[in-house]
Amino acid sequence: MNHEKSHKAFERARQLMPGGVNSPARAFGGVGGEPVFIDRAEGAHLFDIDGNRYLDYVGSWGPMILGHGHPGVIAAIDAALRRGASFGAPTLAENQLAELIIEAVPSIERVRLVNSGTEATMSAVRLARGFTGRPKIVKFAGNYHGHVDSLLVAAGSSAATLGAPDSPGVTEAAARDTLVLRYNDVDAVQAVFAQHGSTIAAAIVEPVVGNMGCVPGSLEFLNALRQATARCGALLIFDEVMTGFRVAYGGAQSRVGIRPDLTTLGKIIGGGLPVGAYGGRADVMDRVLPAGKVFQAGTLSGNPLATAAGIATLTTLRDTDPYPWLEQLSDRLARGLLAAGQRRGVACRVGRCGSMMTLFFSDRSITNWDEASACDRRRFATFFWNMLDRGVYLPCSPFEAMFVSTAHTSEDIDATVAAAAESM
Ligand code: KE4
Repeated sequence: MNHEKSHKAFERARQLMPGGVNSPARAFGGVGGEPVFIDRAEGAHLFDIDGNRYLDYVGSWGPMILGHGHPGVIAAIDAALRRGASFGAPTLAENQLAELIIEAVPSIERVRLVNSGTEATMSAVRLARGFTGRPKIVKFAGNYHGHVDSLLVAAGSSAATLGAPDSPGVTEAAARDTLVLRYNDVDAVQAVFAQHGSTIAAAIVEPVVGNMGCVPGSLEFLNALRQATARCGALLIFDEVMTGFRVAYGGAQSRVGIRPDLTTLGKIIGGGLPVGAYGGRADVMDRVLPAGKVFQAGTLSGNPLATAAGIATLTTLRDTDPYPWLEQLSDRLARGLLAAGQRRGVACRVGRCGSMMTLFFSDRSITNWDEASACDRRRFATFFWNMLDRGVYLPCSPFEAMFVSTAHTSEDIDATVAAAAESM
């Protein structure tokens, strides 16, 4: 494949923006080489500026569950734009998107719209600390919650470790109150709450992790977290920025039957435009300004274009219920990838929940960051480029999830499996 125009564009981009990108995840750092520049997208396909066509399994890292250029979403954004891009004043569309979210996610009684997943998790953590009057936050190695100082904390070992900053600029003070545990480790949860329970404001967790590759939380682990937080008066925050409306219309919590106290959302609820949200128990959310005293604000929060795209996306998901079909397609893809590995004698596993999944090059199942980080990264990088050359656009890191959309077809899945068999 010819990537000449992308190469030139990337050379220029690196003179303009740090690393040539506006988010490190898209810089191809995990696979080497240079990113391709996308010109346009349609349905399940991306087209780069050199005219190459790809089957897209990134979907903008999750939002594009309806595929690119869904006519209902385009029409909604177009109509909203003609009425005005932004007012900085309340609109009926914010009521409508809030109602859709509250109807879909049982644990959410009140919701606040923001502009990104990071804003959602940052605000949820501040609210938990404001509501409980406690400092400590529990998070899990391999879970990513956006670039919030207190959550950019190095992955600890299985025992609770007082977090160490994971990035220059994050101070010891910002990380000091963050406890990092091993994911899916029930004993670690029980030990840390026994030791620190009275000073823990909240535990924040991806109920199905997308950010160490796709690793579902065990029911035992998630229930242990629910019980431990309830027992000591801490809040449970489900970070469903990726899983919300992805793994089910009601998110991962509707699959496991656990009600967190707060939930963070993003990605799909904006239909590709910038929207995040945090919501949950009314008695907790009513502590947020101006109902309460916990400060949080945003110029473009709930803006007309993003809410229009979100409303169109969620109403389409609610009214068409594509989840059984997405499950069928995704199961077919997962089985096909595993079969391709077996035929080629390549040890691999698939972590999957609904239409989000990851192919791990490993000879054992992946349940936590220690296991995920031990996977064969070099083999992944080779696989990534072989697939790209065959017109299949995968996440450019072994620690991300790939996504199937309603625009993918059975033929697309079979073509992907055939390409994988040649690419491992
Ligand atoms: P944003 O601030 O990127 O909208 O959301 C942060 C976030 C929070 N919580 C979870 C579970 C997330 O997955 C994310 C963002 N996900 C990454 C991809 N794994 C976004 C890609 C990127 O950073 O460019």
